[in-house]
Amino acid sequence: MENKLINFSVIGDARGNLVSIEALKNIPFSIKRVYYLYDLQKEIPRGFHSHKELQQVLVCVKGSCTIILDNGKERVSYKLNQPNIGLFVDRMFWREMHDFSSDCVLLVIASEYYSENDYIRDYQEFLK
Ligand code: T46
Repeated sequence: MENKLINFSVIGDARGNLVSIEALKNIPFSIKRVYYLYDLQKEIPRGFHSHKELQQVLVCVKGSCTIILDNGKERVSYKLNQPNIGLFVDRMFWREMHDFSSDCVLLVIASEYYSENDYIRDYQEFLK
């Protein structure tokens, strides 16, 4: 599967908005883990790794950030700044997260439990 932006339906009324995230419905995998990043620094990027098996959907639920995805041949940059937009990141894509706004909260929905063995943290190894 290729990386793609997912447009979540917004259920809104006079009280505000609600977005519902459901495994195998608007998320293309079974969900095993959810984590989030906050109190991030604009000038300190994160990521710089790939995953062998893990698939994820990244949602910037507050603020903004830039995600760079690299398949070893092409680098594509995505600006995330809407809480109803998710970026599906397939396995074996090098990812970098940059330009966090001071209020950024990046929610990550993951297909697998945390495992350091699934990470490729060396770019040359990733290219192989
Ligand atoms: C990814 C991007 C979007 C855990 O113990 N459990 C967890 O579930 C995670 C995600 C991390 N950790 C530990 C591993 C490191 O000691 O937390 C520490 C920081 O992780 P890392 O440096 O990998 O964080 P990021 O922001 O560079 O990357 C994270 C995810 O690790 C990664 O899978 O795709 O967010």
